Amino acid sequence: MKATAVAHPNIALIKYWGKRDKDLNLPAVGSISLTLDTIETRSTVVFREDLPEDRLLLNGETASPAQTQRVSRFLDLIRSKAKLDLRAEVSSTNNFPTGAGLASSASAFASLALAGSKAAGLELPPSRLSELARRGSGSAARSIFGGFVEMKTGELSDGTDAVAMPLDDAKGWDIRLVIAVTSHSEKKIGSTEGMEHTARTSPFYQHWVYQSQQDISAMRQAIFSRNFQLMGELAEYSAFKMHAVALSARPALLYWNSATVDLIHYIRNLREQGLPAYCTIDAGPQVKILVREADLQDLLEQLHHLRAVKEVIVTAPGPGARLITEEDD
Ligand code: 2P0
Repeated sequence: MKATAVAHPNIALIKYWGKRDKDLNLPAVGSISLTLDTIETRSTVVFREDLPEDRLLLNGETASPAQTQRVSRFLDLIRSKAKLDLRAEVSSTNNFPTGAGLASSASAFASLALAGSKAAGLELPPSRLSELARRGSGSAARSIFGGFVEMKTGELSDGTDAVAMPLDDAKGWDIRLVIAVTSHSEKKIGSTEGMEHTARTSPFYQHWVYQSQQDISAMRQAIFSRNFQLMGELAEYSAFKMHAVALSARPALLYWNSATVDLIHYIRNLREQGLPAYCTIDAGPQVKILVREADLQDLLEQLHHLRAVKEVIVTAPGPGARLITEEDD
């Protein structure tokens, strides 16, 4: 009763910010993302007869009680589906900084959904895996699939249609996503709490939800027509709009640091000088930059001179979650 799975983080180009149901973790808005290669979470789940409670190792160390409890509640969903009454040992390893706006919960819960369900003897099709992953973390539903992915809000109250679906595998499209890390500290306000606070206090939240469908449709068109400029403009628009809504909460949610702002100006400047690059920012201070492969070296050279940038991670479109057999290792 053991399985290992790998999943990659994804970066939303049209952002998810807000829930229509907290218990089932149903999003209030749809989102469109790009699954990345290079960075990944690898999770192993073993259900064992001799364990009195679930155990969680994160990057080789015993996780905090809060983290273990979150994973344990997620395993309860799998246990209930599989009619299983065993505790599990879970080991999850990231090859990138955890909890600093690099979507570690997306790859964590996508890999856990796949490894956990397989270890429990379930064979779930991708849409059911996506539904399960969503219960762990909304963005994890998208990491089940590779390339460009759309997450639906769904309409049913049981959440069975609030799942992600693949839009385009991005093959043959020379897109790169460069992550400029401006801080390695963990963020102070997590996404779930930030979304709830925004929905409760921002005067603009309803309008954000109302407009989201238009942004989704426009991004689908940009992807299907492989229009890089339009994709970049829409991605920036959605990211800034999300942060504007978060900033309009009371008290304001400000996920950026001064290096984040410097980088935004820098990217805009580069664009004026003829280097087509666009940025997107999640619930943290890192800046993610969309660029074509042909312009990548120029961009990296520019970033190299900026002291605000602590680390640069270059990624390309990546695959969905997959099981790892012992021969793969
Ligand atoms: C996104 N984010 O679309 C948005 C943009 C962060 C900013 O999805 O509460 O950790 O677990 O469903 O998945 C991060 O939120 O939130 C996220 P929960 P999650 O990528």
